[in-house]
Amino acid sequence: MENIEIAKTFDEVADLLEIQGANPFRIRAYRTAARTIGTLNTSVESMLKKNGHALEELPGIGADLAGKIEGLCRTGGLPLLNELKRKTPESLVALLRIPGVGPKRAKLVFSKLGIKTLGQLEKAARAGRLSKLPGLGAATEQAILRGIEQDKVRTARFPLAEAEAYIRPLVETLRATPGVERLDVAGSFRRRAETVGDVDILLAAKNAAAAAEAFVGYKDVKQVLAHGETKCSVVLRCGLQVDLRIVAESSYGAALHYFTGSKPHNIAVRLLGVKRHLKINEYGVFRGKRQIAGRTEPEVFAAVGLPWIPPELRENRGELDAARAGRLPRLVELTDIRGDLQMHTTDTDGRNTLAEMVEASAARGYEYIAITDHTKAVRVAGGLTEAGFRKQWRQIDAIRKTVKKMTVFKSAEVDILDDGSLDLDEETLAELDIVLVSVHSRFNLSKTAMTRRIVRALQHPRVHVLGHPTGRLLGKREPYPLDMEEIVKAARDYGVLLEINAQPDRLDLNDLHVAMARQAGVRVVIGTDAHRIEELGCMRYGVDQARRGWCEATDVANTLHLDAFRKLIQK
Ligand code: DGT
Ligand code: CA
Ligand code: CA
Ligand code: ZN
Repeated sequence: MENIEIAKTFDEVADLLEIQGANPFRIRAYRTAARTIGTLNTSVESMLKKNGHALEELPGIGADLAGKIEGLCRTGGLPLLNELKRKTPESLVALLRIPGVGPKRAKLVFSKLGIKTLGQLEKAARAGRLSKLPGLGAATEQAILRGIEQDKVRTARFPLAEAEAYIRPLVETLRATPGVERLDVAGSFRRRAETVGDVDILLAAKNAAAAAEAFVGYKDVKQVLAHGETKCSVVLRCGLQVDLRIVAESSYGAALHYFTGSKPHNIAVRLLGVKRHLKINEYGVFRGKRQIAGRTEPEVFAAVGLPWIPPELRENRGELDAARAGRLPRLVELTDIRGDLQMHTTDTDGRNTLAEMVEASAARGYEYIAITDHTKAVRVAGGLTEAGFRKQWRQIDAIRKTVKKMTVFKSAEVDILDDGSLDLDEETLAELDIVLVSVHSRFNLSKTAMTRRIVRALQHPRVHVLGHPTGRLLGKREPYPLDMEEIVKAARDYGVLLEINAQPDRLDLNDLHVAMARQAGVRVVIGTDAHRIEELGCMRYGVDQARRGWCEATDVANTLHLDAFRKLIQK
Protein backbone atom coordinates (compact mmCIF):
# COMPACT_ATOMS: atom_id res chain seq x y z
CA MET A 1 0.00 0.00 0.00
CA GLU A 2 1.47 3.33 -1.09
CA ASN A 3 1.36 6.40 1.15
CA ILE A 4 -0.70 8.19 -1.45
CA GLU A 5 -3.35 5.47 -1.36
CA ILE A 6 -3.53 5.64 2.41
CA ALA A 7 -3.93 9.42 2.16
CA LYS A 8 -6.70 9.08 -0.43
CA THR A 9 -8.51 6.52 1.69
CA PHE A 10 -8.46 8.84 4.69
CA ASP A 11 -9.64 11.79 2.62
CA GLU A 12 -12.51 9.69 1.39
CA VAL A 13 -13.36 8.73 4.96
CA ALA A 14 -13.33 12.42 5.94
CA ASP A 15 -15.64 13.33 3.02
CA LEU A 16 -18.10 10.60 3.90
CA LEU A 17 -17.99 11.42 7.61
CA GLU A 18 -18.75 15.00 6.72
CA ILE A 19 -21.73 13.95 4.64
CA GLN A 20 -22.97 11.95 7.59
CA GLY A 21 -22.60 15.03 9.79
CA ALA A 22 -20.04 13.39 12.07
CA ASN A 23 -18.10 15.15 14.80
CA PRO A 24 -15.92 17.89 13.18
CA PHE A 25 -12.91 16.91 15.27
CA ARG A 26 -13.11 13.38 13.99
CA ILE A 27 -13.37 14.63 10.40
CA ARG A 28 -10.40 16.93 10.88
CA ALA A 29 -8.36 14.10 12.39
CA TYR A 30 -8.71 12.10 9.17
CA ARG A 31 -7.91 15.09 6.98
CA THR A 32 -4.79 15.92 8.98
CA ALA A 33 -3.67 12.30 8.88
CA ALA A 34 -4.22 12.21 5.10
CA ARG A 35 -2.00 15.25 4.60
CA THR A 36 0.66 13.96 6.97
CA ILE A 37 0.87 10.56 5.25
CA GLY A 38 0.55 12.07 1.79
CA THR A 39 3.61 14.24 2.22
CA LEU A 40 5.88 11.83 4.11
CA ASN A 41 9.23 11.14 2.55
CA THR A 42 9.44 7.53 3.65
CA SER A 43 6.94 4.82 2.91
CA VAL A 44 4.63 3.88 5.75
CA GLU A 45 5.10 0.23 4.94
CA SER A 46 8.85 0.43 5.43
CA MET A 47 8.38 2.40 8.66
CA LEU A 48 6.08 -0.30 9.97
CA LYS A 49 8.56 -3.00 9.03
CA LYS A 50 11.27 -1.33 11.08
CA ASN A 51 9.15 -0.43 14.08
CA GLY A 52 5.53 -1.38 14.68
CA HIS A 53 4.91 1.80 16.69
CA ALA A 54 6.69 4.26 14.40
CA LEU A 55 3.45 5.77 13.12
CA GLU A 56 2.31 6.98 16.52
CA GLU A 57 5.23 9.39 16.56
CA LEU A 58 3.94 11.23 13.48
CA PRO A 59 2.13 14.49 14.17
CA GLY A 60 -1.64 14.08 14.37
CA ILE A 61 -1.58 10.29 14.37
CA GLY A 62 -2.56 8.57 17.59
CA ALA A 63 -2.87 4.91 18.48
CA ASP A 64 -6.30 4.58 16.85
CA LEU A 65 -5.30 5.98 13.46
CA ALA A 66 -1.98 4.14 13.59
CA GLY A 67 -3.91 0.92 14.07
CA LYS A 68 -6.16 1.72 11.11
CA ILE A 69 -3.17 2.46 8.87
CA GLU A 70 -1.51 -0.74 9.92
CA GLY A 71 -4.67 -2.72 9.12
CA LEU A 72 -4.97 -0.92 5.81
CA CYS A 73 -1.42 -1.92 4.86
CA ARG A 74 -1.96 -5.50 5.97
CA THR A 75 -5.35 -6.15 4.36
CA GLY A 76 -5.57 -3.47 1.66
CA GLY A 77 -8.92 -2.32 3.00
CA LEU A 78 -10.50 -0.24 5.74
CA PRO A 79 -13.71 -1.63 7.29
CA LEU A 80 -14.74 1.87 8.37
CA LEU A 81 -14.65 3.10 4.77
CA ASN A 82 -16.71 0.15 3.54
CA GLU A 83 -19.25 0.79 6.24
CA LEU A 84 -19.45 4.50 5.40
CA LYS A 85 -19.84 3.71 1.72
CA ARG A 86 -22.67 1.30 2.47
CA LYS A 87 -24.45 4.07 4.32
CA THR A 88 -23.96 6.71 1.59
CA PRO A 89 -25.74 6.64 -1.76
CA GLU A 90 -23.12 6.08 -4.46
CA SER A 91 -24.36 9.02 -6.50
CA LEU A 92 -23.73 11.31 -3.57
CA VAL A 93 -20.11 10.18 -3.61
CA ALA A 94 -19.97 11.02 -7.33
CA LEU A 95 -21.12 14.57 -6.58
CA LEU A 96 -17.95 15.04 -4.54
CA ARG A 97 -15.83 14.72 -7.68
CA ILE A 98 -17.21 18.02 -8.98
CA PRO A 99 -15.05 21.02 -8.05
CA GLY A 100 -17.18 23.40 -6.03
CA VAL A 101 -19.15 20.57 -4.48
CA GLY A 102 -17.78 19.58 -1.10
CA PRO A 103 -19.50 17.31 1.38
CA LYS A 104 -21.63 20.15 2.73
CA ARG A 105 -23.03 21.11 -0.65
CA ALA A 106 -23.45 17.52 -1.75
CA LYS A 107 -25.55 16.94 1.33
CA LEU A 108 -27.51 20.14 0.78
CA VAL A 109 -28.54 19.44 -2.82
CA PHE A 110 -29.22 15.85 -1.89
CA SER A 111 -31.53 16.67 0.97
CA LYS A 112 -33.20 19.82 -0.41
CA LEU A 113 -33.62 18.84 -4.06
CA GLY A 114 -33.44 15.09 -3.80
CA ILE A 115 -30.57 15.06 -6.30
CA LYS A 116 -28.85 11.73 -6.48
CA THR A 117 -26.96 11.66 -9.77
CA LEU A 118 -24.66 13.94 -11.74
CA GLY A 119 -27.30 14.03 -14.47
CA GLN A 120 -29.90 15.36 -12.06
CA LEU A 121 -27.39 17.86 -10.72
CA GLU A 122 -26.73 19.13 -14.24
CA LYS A 123 -30.45 19.48 -14.95
CA ALA A 124 -31.04 21.38 -11.74
CA ALA A 125 -28.11 23.69 -12.44
CA ARG A 126 -29.32 24.41 -15.98
CA ALA A 127 -32.78 25.18 -14.62
CA GLY A 128 -31.24 27.60 -12.11
CA ARG A 129 -32.53 25.62 -9.16
CA LEU A 130 -29.14 25.35 -7.42
CA SER A 131 -28.61 29.08 -7.16
CA LYS A 132 -31.80 29.35 -5.10
CA LEU A 133 -30.36 27.19 -2.34
CA PRO A 134 -28.96 28.95 0.73
CA GLY A 135 -25.25 29.76 0.30
CA LEU A 136 -25.17 28.81 -3.37
CA GLY A 137 -25.13 31.76 -5.77
CA ALA A 138 -25.27 31.96 -9.55
CA ALA A 139 -21.45 31.93 -9.78
CA THR A 140 -21.24 28.63 -7.93
CA GLU A 141 -23.98 27.22 -10.10
CA GLN A 142 -21.95 28.10 -13.21
CA ALA A 143 -18.81 26.64 -11.65
CA ILE A 144 -20.63 23.39 -10.93
CA LEU A 145 -21.88 23.24 -14.52
CA ARG A 146 -18.36 23.70 -15.81
CA GLY A 147 -17.20 21.01 -13.41
CA ILE A 148 -19.78 18.58 -14.73
CA GLU A 149 -18.69 19.31 -18.31
CA GLN A 150 -15.09 18.67 -17.39
CA ASP A 151 -15.98 15.51 -15.53
CA LYS A 152 -17.50 14.13 -18.72
CA VAL A 153 -14.33 14.60 -20.74
CA ARG A 154 -11.86 13.82 -17.99
CA THR A 155 -9.27 11.36 -19.17
CA ALA A 156 -7.70 9.04 -16.71
CA ARG A 157 -4.23 10.56 -16.99
CA PHE A 158 -2.17 10.65 -13.83
CA PRO A 159 -0.09 13.62 -12.72
CA LEU A 160 3.57 12.66 -13.12
CA ALA A 161 4.32 12.90 -9.40
CA GLU A 162 1.41 10.61 -8.57
CA ALA A 163 2.47 8.03 -11.14
CA GLU A 164 5.99 8.27 -9.76
CA ALA A 165 4.76 7.44 -6.26
CA TYR A 166 2.98 4.33 -7.53
CA ILE A 167 5.81 3.20 -9.80
CA ARG A 168 8.80 3.60 -7.48
CA PRO A 169 8.16 0.48 -5.35
CA LEU A 170 7.29 -1.58 -8.43
CA VAL A 171 10.58 -0.59 -10.03
CA GLU A 172 12.42 -1.50 -6.83
CA THR A 173 10.76 -4.90 -6.82
CA LEU A 174 11.72 -5.54 -10.43
CA ARG A 175 15.30 -4.37 -9.95
CA ALA A 176 15.64 -6.76 -7.03
CA THR A 177 14.41 -9.69 -9.13
CA PRO A 178 17.27 -12.14 -9.84
CA GLY A 179 18.51 -11.96 -13.39
CA VAL A 180 17.28 -8.42 -14.16
CA GLU A 181 20.24 -6.65 -15.74
CA ARG A 182 18.92 -3.34 -16.99
CA LEU A 183 15.75 -1.42 -16.34
CA ASP A 184 14.39 1.97 -17.38
CA VAL A 185 11.03 3.65 -17.15
CA ALA A 186 10.40 4.98 -20.67
CA GLY A 187 7.40 6.69 -22.34
CA SER A 188 5.95 10.04 -21.29
CA PHE A 189 7.27 9.31 -17.79
CA ARG A 190 10.87 9.50 -19.02
CA ARG A 191 10.08 12.58 -21.10
CA ARG A 192 8.84 14.09 -17.81
CA ALA A 193 5.47 15.05 -19.25
CA GLU A 194 3.21 16.70 -16.66
CA THR A 195 0.74 13.81 -16.84
CA VAL A 196 1.11 10.22 -18.03
CA GLY A 197 -1.50 8.01 -19.70
CA ASP A 198 0.27 4.79 -18.79
CA VAL A 199 3.75 3.85 -17.64
CA ASP A 200 6.14 1.95 -19.91
CA ILE A 201 8.86 -0.11 -18.27
CA LEU A 202 11.67 -1.63 -20.24
CA LEU A 203 14.04 -4.30 -19.01
CA ALA A 204 16.68 -6.76 -20.09
CA ALA A 205 17.06 -9.94 -18.05
CA LYS A 206 18.93 -13.23 -18.00
CA ASN A 207 15.67 -14.90 -17.10
CA ALA A 208 12.81 -13.14 -18.90
CA ALA A 209 10.14 -15.49 -17.59
CA ALA A 210 11.09 -14.78 -13.97
CA ALA A 211 10.99 -11.02 -14.61
CA ALA A 212 7.54 -11.32 -16.20
CA GLU A 213 6.34 -13.40 -13.25
CA ALA A 214 7.60 -10.80 -10.79
CA PHE A 215 5.78 -8.10 -12.75
CA VAL A 216 2.35 -9.70 -13.06
CA GLY A 217 2.66 -11.06 -9.51
CA TYR A 218 3.42 -7.63 -8.02
CA LYS A 219 1.33 -7.09 -4.89
CA ASP A 220 -0.57 -4.03 -6.18
CA VAL A 221 -1.68 -5.56 -9.48
CA LYS A 222 -5.45 -5.50 -9.82
CA GLN A 223 -5.77 -6.94 -13.29
CA VAL A 224 -3.41 -8.67 -15.72
CA LEU A 225 -4.14 -7.52 -19.28
CA ALA A 226 -1.33 -9.45 -20.96
CA HIS A 227 1.30 -11.92 -19.80
CA GLY A 228 3.68 -12.87 -22.57
CA GLU A 229 7.38 -13.61 -22.96
CA THR A 230 8.33 -10.12 -24.08
CA LYS A 231 5.29 -8.04 -23.32
CA CYS A 232 3.17 -7.82 -20.19
CA SER A 233 0.55 -5.31 -19.23
CA VAL A 234 -1.22 -4.78 -15.92
CA VAL A 235 -3.54 -2.36 -14.17
CA LEU A 236 -2.53 -1.42 -10.62
CA ARG A 237 -5.09 -1.07 -7.87
CA CYS A 238 -4.92 2.70 -8.21
CA GLY A 239 -6.10 2.37 -11.84
CA LEU A 240 -2.74 3.11 -13.45
CA GLN A 241 -1.83 0.88 -16.41
CA VAL A 242 1.76 -0.32 -16.65
CA ASP A 243 3.28 -1.94 -19.74
CA LEU A 244 6.44 -4.03 -19.52
CA ARG A 245 8.71 -4.90 -22.44
CA ILE A 246 11.47 -7.42 -22.01
CA VAL A 247 14.15 -7.06 -24.66
CA ALA A 248 17.55 -8.51 -25.54
CA GLU A 249 20.61 -6.57 -24.39
CA SER A 250 21.66 -6.16 -28.01
CA SER A 251 18.40 -4.26 -28.70
CA TYR A 252 18.16 -2.39 -25.42
CA GLY A 253 19.15 1.06 -26.69
CA ALA A 254 16.87 0.85 -29.71
CA ALA A 255 13.96 -0.27 -27.53
CA LEU A 256 14.68 2.46 -25.00
CA HIS A 257 14.63 5.04 -27.76
CA TYR A 258 11.48 3.61 -29.34
CA PHE A 259 9.48 3.31 -26.12
CA THR A 260 10.58 6.69 -24.83
CA GLY A 261 8.92 8.33 -27.79
CA SER A 262 7.25 10.56 -28.39
CA LYS A 263 5.65 8.95 -31.38
CA PRO A 264 6.13 12.05 -33.60
CA HIS A 265 9.81 12.14 -32.57
CA ASN A 266 10.22 8.44 -33.41
CA ILE A 267 8.67 8.91 -36.80
CA ALA A 268 10.97 11.84 -37.56
CA VAL A 269 14.04 9.82 -36.54
CA ARG A 270 12.90 6.86 -38.60
CA LEU A 271 12.61 9.18 -41.62
CA LEU A 272 16.17 10.37 -41.14
CA GLY A 273 17.13 6.70 -41.17
CA VAL A 274 15.26 6.08 -44.41
CA LYS A 275 17.32 8.83 -46.06
CA ARG A 276 20.43 6.89 -45.12
CA HIS A 277 18.94 3.60 -46.28
CA LEU A 278 18.60 2.43 -42.68
CA LYS A 279 15.71 0.70 -41.02
CA ILE A 280 15.13 1.83 -37.44
CA ASN A 281 12.74 0.03 -35.10
CA GLU A 282 12.55 -1.14 -31.49
CA TYR A 283 15.00 -3.99 -32.23
CA GLY A 284 17.82 -1.93 -33.62
CA VAL A 285 19.19 0.02 -36.57
CA PHE A 286 19.55 -2.18 -39.64
CA ARG A 287 21.27 -1.92 -43.01
CA GLY A 288 19.58 -4.64 -44.99
CA LYS A 289 19.44 -7.60 -42.61
CA ARG A 290 22.51 -6.60 -40.64
CA GLN A 291 22.08 -4.79 -37.29
CA ILE A 292 24.54 -1.90 -37.20
CA ALA A 293 23.47 -0.25 -33.92
CA GLY A 294 20.99 -0.49 -31.05
CA ARG A 295 22.77 -1.76 -27.96
CA THR A 296 22.77 1.78 -26.52
CA GLU A 297 20.62 4.83 -27.13
CA PRO A 298 23.47 7.15 -28.24
CA GLU A 299 24.30 4.56 -30.91
CA VAL A 300 20.83 4.97 -32.39
CA PHE A 301 21.18 8.75 -32.63
CA ALA A 302 24.72 8.41 -33.99
CA ALA A 303 23.45 6.16 -36.78
CA VAL A 304 21.49 9.13 -38.14
CA GLY A 305 24.32 11.57 -37.49
CA LEU A 306 22.98 13.12 -34.32
CA PRO A 307 24.18 13.57 -30.74
CA TRP A 308 22.07 12.06 -27.95
CA ILE A 309 18.95 14.14 -27.29
CA PRO A 310 17.54 14.52 -23.75
CA PRO A 311 14.14 12.78 -23.43
CA GLU A 312 12.40 16.01 -22.33
CA LEU A 313 13.01 17.46 -25.81
CA ARG A 314 11.74 14.50 -27.80
CA GLU A 315 8.43 15.96 -28.94
CA ASN A 316 9.40 16.70 -32.54
CA ARG A 317 9.45 20.40 -31.80
CA GLY A 318 12.70 21.17 -33.52
CA GLU A 319 15.02 18.99 -31.46
CA LEU A 320 16.34 17.08 -34.49
CA ASP A 321 17.29 20.28 -36.34
CA ALA A 322 18.86 21.72 -33.19
CA ALA A 323 20.81 18.50 -32.64
CA ARG A 324 22.07 18.47 -36.22
CA ALA A 325 23.17 22.10 -35.95
CA GLY A 326 24.91 21.45 -32.62
CA ARG A 327 22.51 23.84 -30.94
CA LEU A 328 20.84 21.59 -28.35
CA PRO A 329 20.32 23.54 -25.13
CA ARG A 330 22.35 22.61 -22.06
CA LEU A 331 19.24 22.00 -20.00
CA VAL A 332 18.90 23.43 -16.51
CA GLU A 333 19.38 20.91 -13.68
CA LEU A 334 18.06 20.68 -10.17
CA THR A 335 21.54 21.35 -8.80
CA ASP A 336 21.58 24.71 -10.63
CA ILE A 337 18.76 26.01 -8.43
CA ARG A 338 19.98 28.43 -5.74
CA GLY A 339 16.76 29.67 -4.21
CA ASP A 340 13.04 29.08 -3.82
CA LEU A 341 10.84 32.09 -4.47
CA GLN A 342 7.43 30.98 -3.34
CA MET A 343 6.49 29.45 0.04
CA HIS A 344 3.89 29.91 2.75
CA THR A 345 4.01 29.70 6.54
CA THR A 346 1.62 29.21 9.46
CA ASP A 347 1.13 32.99 9.37
CA THR A 348 -1.33 32.15 6.55
CA ASP A 349 -2.24 28.73 5.17
CA GLY A 350 1.14 26.98 5.51
CA ARG A 351 1.58 24.08 7.92
CA ASN A 352 5.09 24.93 9.12
CA THR A 353 6.28 28.05 10.89
CA LEU A 354 8.48 30.68 9.31
CA ALA A 355 11.43 29.38 11.34
CA GLU A 356 10.81 25.82 10.18
CA MET A 357 10.50 26.82 6.52
CA VAL A 358 13.75 28.81 6.79
CA GLU A 359 15.59 25.96 8.48
CA ALA A 360 14.40 23.36 5.96
CA SER A 361 15.29 25.63 3.03
CA ALA A 362 18.75 26.30 4.43
CA ALA A 363 19.23 22.54 4.82
CA ARG A 364 18.69 22.26 1.06
CA GLY A 365 21.69 24.49 0.58
CA TYR A 366 19.83 27.44 -0.94
CA GLU A 367 21.44 30.87 -1.05
CA TYR A 368 18.13 32.69 -0.76
CA ILE A 369 14.39 32.20 -0.34
CA ALA A 370 11.33 34.41 -0.42
CA ILE A 371 8.58 34.12 2.18
CA THR A 372 5.41 34.73 0.21
CA ASP A 373 2.37 34.57 2.44
CA HIS A 374 -1.05 35.47 1.07
CA THR A 375 -2.63 38.90 1.32
CA LYS A 376 -5.97 39.74 2.92
CA ALA A 377 -8.26 39.22 -0.07
CA VAL A 378 -7.47 35.51 0.00
CA ARG A 379 -9.61 35.04 3.04
CA VAL A 380 -9.79 31.24 2.92
CA ALA A 381 -6.01 31.20 3.36
CA GLY A 382 -6.07 33.69 6.23
CA GLY A 383 -4.28 36.32 4.12
CA LEU A 384 -2.29 38.94 6.05
CA THR A 385 -3.09 42.63 6.33
CA GLU A 386 -0.40 45.30 6.00
CA ALA A 387 0.00 45.19 9.78
CA GLY A 388 0.26 41.40 9.62
CA PHE A 389 3.19 41.64 7.22
CA ARG A 390 4.93 44.19 9.44
CA LYS A 391 4.63 41.73 12.31
CA GLN A 392 6.08 38.98 10.10
CA TRP A 393 8.99 41.23 9.08
CA ARG A 394 10.00 41.55 12.74
CA GLN A 395 10.29 37.74 12.82
CA ILE A 396 12.31 37.81 9.60
CA ASP A 397 14.61 40.52 10.99
CA ALA A 398 15.26 38.32 14.03
CA ILE A 399 15.89 35.25 11.87
CA ARG A 400 18.31 37.18 9.67
CA LYS A 401 20.49 37.73 12.74
CA THR A 402 20.90 34.00 13.31
CA VAL A 403 20.69 32.54 9.81
CA LYS A 404 23.68 33.99 7.95
CA LYS A 405 24.29 31.48 5.18
CA MET A 406 20.97 32.07 3.44
CA THR A 407 19.17 35.31 2.64
CA VAL A 408 15.50 35.50 3.56
CA PHE A 409 13.67 37.94 1.33
CA LYS A 410 10.60 39.73 2.64
CA SER A 411 7.98 38.96 0.08
CA ALA A 412 4.28 38.28 -0.39
CA GLU A 413 1.98 36.54 -2.81
CA VAL A 414 -0.04 39.66 -3.47
CA ASP A 415 -3.53 38.95 -4.74
CA ILE A 416 -4.44 40.51 -8.07
CA LEU A 417 -7.86 42.05 -7.49
CA ASP A 418 -10.70 42.02 -10.03
CA ASP A 419 -9.58 45.22 -11.71
CA GLY A 420 -5.89 44.35 -11.77
CA SER A 421 -4.97 46.44 -8.75
CA LEU A 422 -2.94 44.90 -5.95
CA ASP A 423 -4.11 43.81 -2.53
CA LEU A 424 -1.49 45.75 -0.50
CA ASP A 425 -1.00 49.47 0.01
CA GLU A 426 1.83 51.24 -1.85
CA GLU A 427 3.91 51.80 1.26
CA THR A 428 3.94 48.11 2.13
CA LEU A 429 4.63 47.08 -1.47
CA ALA A 430 7.60 49.44 -1.52
CA GLU A 431 9.07 47.82 1.57
CA LEU A 432 8.94 44.27 0.24
CA ASP A 433 12.15 42.88 -1.29
CA ILE A 434 10.21 40.86 -3.86
CA VAL A 435 6.61 41.28 -4.96
CA LEU A 436 4.97 38.14 -6.36
CA VAL A 437 1.46 38.62 -7.71
CA SER A 438 -1.19 36.08 -8.61
CA VAL A 439 -4.87 35.53 -9.25
CA HIS A 440 -7.04 33.61 -6.75
CA SER A 441 -10.56 34.73 -7.60
CA ARG A 442 -12.99 35.50 -10.42
CA PHE A 443 -11.61 32.80 -12.72
CA ASN A 444 -14.62 33.18 -14.99
CA LEU A 445 -13.65 36.48 -16.65
CA SER A 446 -13.46 36.57 -20.44
CA LYS A 447 -10.07 36.07 -22.07
CA THR A 448 -9.78 39.77 -22.84
CA ALA A 449 -10.78 40.86 -19.36
CA MET A 450 -8.50 38.34 -17.62
CA THR A 451 -5.56 39.31 -19.83
CA ARG A 452 -6.18 43.02 -19.19
CA ARG A 453 -6.47 42.37 -15.46
CA ILE A 454 -3.11 40.58 -15.26
CA VAL A 455 -1.29 42.94 -17.63
CA ARG A 456 -2.40 45.82 -15.45
CA ALA A 457 -0.94 44.10 -12.40
CA LEU A 458 2.36 43.54 -14.22
CA GLN A 459 2.52 47.24 -15.09
CA HIS A 460 2.81 48.09 -11.42
CA PRO A 461 6.42 49.25 -10.97
CA ARG A 462 6.96 47.20 -7.81
CA VAL A 463 5.99 43.81 -9.27
CA HIS A 464 8.75 41.22 -9.81
CA VAL A 465 7.07 37.86 -10.42
CA LEU A 466 3.75 36.58 -11.78
CA GLY A 467 2.85 33.42 -9.80
CA HIS A 468 1.08 30.34 -11.25
CA PRO A 469 0.15 32.30 -14.39
CA THR A 470 -2.80 30.22 -15.62
CA GLY A 471 -4.40 29.10 -12.35
CA ARG A 472 -4.98 25.56 -13.55
CA LEU A 473 -5.16 22.51 -11.30
CA LEU A 474 -4.36 19.39 -13.33
CA GLY A 475 -7.42 17.19 -13.64
CA LYS A 476 -9.45 19.55 -11.44
CA ARG A 477 -9.56 23.04 -12.83
CA GLU A 478 -8.94 24.25 -16.37
CA PRO A 479 -6.61 27.22 -16.84
CA TYR A 480 -8.49 30.50 -16.97
CA PRO A 481 -8.67 31.87 -20.50
CA LEU A 482 -5.60 34.00 -21.07
CA ASP A 483 -3.72 35.48 -24.02
CA MET A 484 -0.31 34.13 -23.08
CA GLU A 485 1.45 36.01 -25.85
CA GLU A 486 0.18 39.27 -24.37
CA ILE A 487 1.27 38.20 -20.90
CA VAL A 488 4.76 37.28 -22.14
CA LYS A 489 4.99 40.60 -23.95
CA ALA A 490 3.94 42.50 -20.83
CA ALA A 491 6.43 40.52 -18.75
CA ARG A 492 9.19 41.54 -21.16
CA ASP A 493 8.11 45.18 -21.37
CA TYR A 494 7.75 45.64 -17.62
CA GLY A 495 10.63 43.41 -16.51
CA VAL A 496 8.54 40.79 -14.73
CA LEU A 497 9.58 37.16 -14.23
CA LEU A 498 7.07 34.40 -14.97
CA GLU A 499 6.78 31.55 -12.50
CA ILE A 500 6.81 27.85 -13.15
CA ASN A 501 4.90 26.69 -10.11
CA ALA A 502 6.45 23.37 -9.09
CA GLN A 503 3.39 21.98 -7.32
CA PRO A 504 2.74 18.69 -9.17
CA ASP A 505 -0.88 19.60 -9.87
CA ARG A 506 -0.11 23.15 -11.06
CA LEU A 507 3.05 23.15 -13.18
CA ASP A 508 2.05 26.32 -14.93
CA LEU A 509 3.57 27.76 -17.05
CA ASN A 510 3.31 24.59 -19.12
CA ASP A 511 6.10 23.49 -21.48
CA LEU A 512 4.83 25.49 -24.48
CA HIS A 513 4.40 28.64 -22.41
CA VAL A 514 7.91 28.22 -21.05
CA ALA A 515 9.26 27.96 -24.59
CA MET A 516 7.28 31.06 -25.52
CA ALA A 517 8.77 33.03 -22.63
CA ARG A 518 12.30 31.84 -23.40
CA GLN A 519 12.00 32.80 -27.05
CA ALA A 520 10.82 36.27 -26.03
CA GLY A 521 13.80 36.63 -23.72
CA VAL A 522 11.65 36.56 -20.60
CA ARG A 523 13.24 34.73 -17.67
CA VAL A 524 11.22 32.25 -15.65
CA VAL A 525 11.53 31.46 -11.96
CA ILE A 526 10.73 28.07 -10.46
CA GLY A 527 8.93 28.27 -7.11
CA THR A 528 7.62 25.38 -5.06
CA ASP A 529 4.70 27.26 -3.49
CA ALA A 530 5.44 24.95 -0.53
CA HIS A 531 2.83 24.96 2.21
CA ARG A 532 4.91 22.59 4.35
CA ILE A 533 8.58 21.68 4.50
CA GLU A 534 8.16 18.41 2.60
CA GLU A 535 6.81 20.33 -0.39
CA LEU A 536 10.10 22.18 -0.79
CA GLY A 537 11.14 18.91 -2.48
CA CYS A 538 8.78 19.36 -5.42
CA MET A 539 11.28 21.80 -6.98
CA ARG A 540 12.40 18.96 -9.26
CA TYR A 541 9.01 18.82 -11.01
CA GLY A 542 9.33 22.52 -11.81
CA VAL A 543 12.81 21.86 -13.18
CA ASP A 544 11.38 19.06 -15.35
CA GLN A 545 8.85 21.50 -16.79
CA ALA A 546 11.58 24.09 -17.43
CA ARG A 547 13.61 21.43 -19.26
CA ARG A 548 10.60 20.54 -21.40
CA GLY A 549 10.51 24.22 -22.33
CA TRP A 550 14.19 24.01 -23.44
CA CYS A 551 15.48 26.17 -20.58
CA GLU A 552 19.15 26.47 -19.82
CA ALA A 553 20.26 27.64 -16.39
CA THR A 554 20.53 31.22 -17.65
CA ASP A 555 16.84 31.20 -18.60
CA VAL A 556 15.86 30.53 -14.98
CA ALA A 557 16.25 33.49 -12.61
CA ASN A 558 16.68 31.45 -9.45
CA THR A 559 19.81 29.76 -10.73
CA LEU A 560 21.59 33.08 -10.24
CA HIS A 561 23.93 33.54 -7.31
CA LEU A 562 22.65 35.90 -4.65
CA ASP A 563 24.45 39.04 -5.88
CA ALA A 564 23.33 38.63 -9.47
CA PHE A 565 19.82 37.79 -8.35
CA ARG A 566 19.70 40.95 -6.21
CA LYS A 567 20.69 43.01 -9.23
CA LEU A 568 18.03 41.37 -11.33
CA ILE A 569 15.24 42.30 -8.92
CA GLN A 570 16.34 45.91 -8.55
CA LYS A 571 13.56 47.85 -10.16
P1 DGT B 1 1.14 8.44 -22.62
O1 DGT B 1 1.26 7.01 -22.18
O2 DGT B 1 -0.13 8.75 -23.30
O3 DGT B 1 1.42 9.41 -21.51
O4 DGT B 1 2.28 8.72 -23.72
P2 DGT B 1 3.48 7.80 -24.20
O5 DGT B 1 4.37 8.64 -25.02
O6 DGT B 1 4.11 7.11 -23.03
O7 DGT B 1 2.79 6.77 -25.20
P3 DGT B 1 2.55 5.20 -25.15
O8 DGT B 1 2.56 4.65 -23.77
O9 DGT B 1 1.33 4.96 -25.96
O10 DGT B 1 3.76 4.61 -25.98
C1 DGT B 1 5.08 4.66 -25.47
C2 DGT B 1 6.01 5.02 -26.58
O11 DGT B 1 6.03 3.98 -27.57
C3 DGT B 1 5.61 6.24 -27.36
O12 DGT B 1 6.04 7.42 -26.72
C4 DGT B 1 6.32 6.01 -28.65
C5 DGT B 1 6.26 4.54 -28.84
N1 DGT B 1 5.15 4.22 -29.74
C6 DGT B 1 3.94 3.76 -29.41
N2 DGT B 1 3.20 3.56 -30.52
C7 DGT B 1 3.97 3.91 -31.57
C8 DGT B 1 3.79 3.93 -32.99
O13 DGT B 1 2.74 3.60 -33.52
N3 DGT B 1 4.83 4.36 -33.75
C9 DGT B 1 6.00 4.74 -33.20
N4 DGT B 1 6.99 5.15 -33.99
N5 DGT B 1 6.22 4.74 -31.87
C10 DGT B 1 5.21 4.33 -31.07
CA1 CA C 1 3.01 5.68 -21.67
CA1 CA D 1 2.12 2.30 -23.07
ZN1 ZN E 1 -1.28 31.17 -5.00
